[in-house]
Amino acid sequence: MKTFFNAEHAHHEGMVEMFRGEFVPCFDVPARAERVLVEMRRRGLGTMANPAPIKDEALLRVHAPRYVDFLRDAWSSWVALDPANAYRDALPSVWPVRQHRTDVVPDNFAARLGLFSFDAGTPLTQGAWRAARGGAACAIAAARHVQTGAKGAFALTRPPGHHAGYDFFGGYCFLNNAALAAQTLRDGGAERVAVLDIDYHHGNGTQSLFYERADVVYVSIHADPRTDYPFYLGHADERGCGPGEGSNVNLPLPRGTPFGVWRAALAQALHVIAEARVDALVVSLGVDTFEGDPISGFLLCSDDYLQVGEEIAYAHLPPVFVLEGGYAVDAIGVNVANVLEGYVA
Ligand code: Q9C
Ligand code: ZN
Repeated sequence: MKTFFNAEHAHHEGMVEMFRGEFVPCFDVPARAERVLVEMRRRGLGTMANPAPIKDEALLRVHAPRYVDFLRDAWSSWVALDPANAYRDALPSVWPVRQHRTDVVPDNFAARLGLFSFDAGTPLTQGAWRAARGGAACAIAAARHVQTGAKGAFALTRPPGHHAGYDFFGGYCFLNNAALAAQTLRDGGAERVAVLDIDYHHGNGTQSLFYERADVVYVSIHADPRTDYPFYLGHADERGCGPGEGSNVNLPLPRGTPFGVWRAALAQALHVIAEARVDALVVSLGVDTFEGDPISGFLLCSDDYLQVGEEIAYAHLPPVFVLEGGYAVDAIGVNVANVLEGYVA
């Protein structure tokens, strides 16, 4: 399987994230992508390619113009606030609550950070824009590759994307790679596209982008938002609205879910996708469902991921795999490679 590797990923390397009142080292580290690359090379799994560069306009298929402007200028605005900021990452510390106005873009950069984000766990680094844009290029290139008739493609990138929405970042995500892949497939002629999201966390960004659309079906298996991030979206009764009514399917599971139960949810998700009669498939591939993940609570073992890939192959749709979460650095290479190997085997 052709793999589009984001060679720019290491430009984004956050120092700390805010977690329950203290700064902790970032979980989305450059080693994540490197370990996957090393393991795929070791197994001779797929050929590595660099994506064609994209124009910023390509991002506007999914994101708000003022959000893209914000991201592009964020670092220079941050440093302009205080020259000493060049040595620390930008973390939001103020947010508009529901009754506040969000139509006016503030001049104050700290206020802009809050307007375009939803948590303080996602440091906006000097290289975030460059790395995120490189990832978007990978997702778009992978989608185009599948559309030329390939059996599948993989966007090997970080930072991840599924928490990023039309005009907000958070959950370590800035640009929604999976949504860009889905939109690229639509623009290339696919009538209906499914996004299967198997990251441990609900993809609130992807869901919200397609919630009112029938042409992109979002199906997600994730930890119950009553107990787990991103908390405010991902419940089972969110089924889409307007023309998108019925095209959003959330399958939340409790913390501590073992593979047997998770696999039944995957079968259900694939059944929904089969019934939706889509012509293309994007897989938001997070492996933070792993039993050893430091921030998650499902119990999948490394060998289970071979079966995950195999089950996805039964959908008979050439998938665009896009890397999302997975923070057990020592296992991420094996876990991701197992999904891809299970798929091609
Ligand atoms: N101390 C993705 O997997 N909060 N994002 C975790 C841990 C945010 C995860 C707190 C988790 C976001 C793409
Ligand atoms: Zn996740």
